Amino acid sequence: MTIERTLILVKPDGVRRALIGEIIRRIEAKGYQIVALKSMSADRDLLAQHYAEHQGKPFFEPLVEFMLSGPIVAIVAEGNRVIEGFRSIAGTTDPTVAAAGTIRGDLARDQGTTVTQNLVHGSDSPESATREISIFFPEL
Ligand code: DAT
Ligand code: MG
Repeated sequence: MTIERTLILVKPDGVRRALIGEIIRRIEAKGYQIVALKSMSADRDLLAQHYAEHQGKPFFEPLVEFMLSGPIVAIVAEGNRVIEGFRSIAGTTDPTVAAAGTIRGDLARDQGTTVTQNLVHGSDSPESATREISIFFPEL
């Protein structure tokens, strides 16, 4: 089993609600290692790259606006099967139905906005992880 890395973002709703610590706690409690971490403000170019797969969808522009609405925290976490494992502890995209015990299931809900606000991003495949880590951490 090769050790993987994944890109995790604490989105602006997570930072606003002071959940950075709680989210990092869950990543560490699961047993993954944090190998890079920074607080930052994204810009439109960076987000267009990061969310390229969603360009043209009805929620794309609201998603970019939401991600620009405040600071975010970018994290690279490492461990065996961390890509799948973080998505498992994050829960499904829609927080209303995300399982209890997950970050989204326990800590997020529908806010009635066009774009779903769900606290965290996690890469969904090894290819996405490599691509996204190089966008947020070109030095790695
Ligand atoms: P995930 O973040 O679970 O990987 P995704 O990559 O499909 O989900 O979408 C990126 C983000 O866009 C997601 O976290 C919330 C928002 N989003 C996705 N699908 C949506 C939809 N149908 N309506 C509103 N927002 C959506
Ligand atoms: Mg995704």
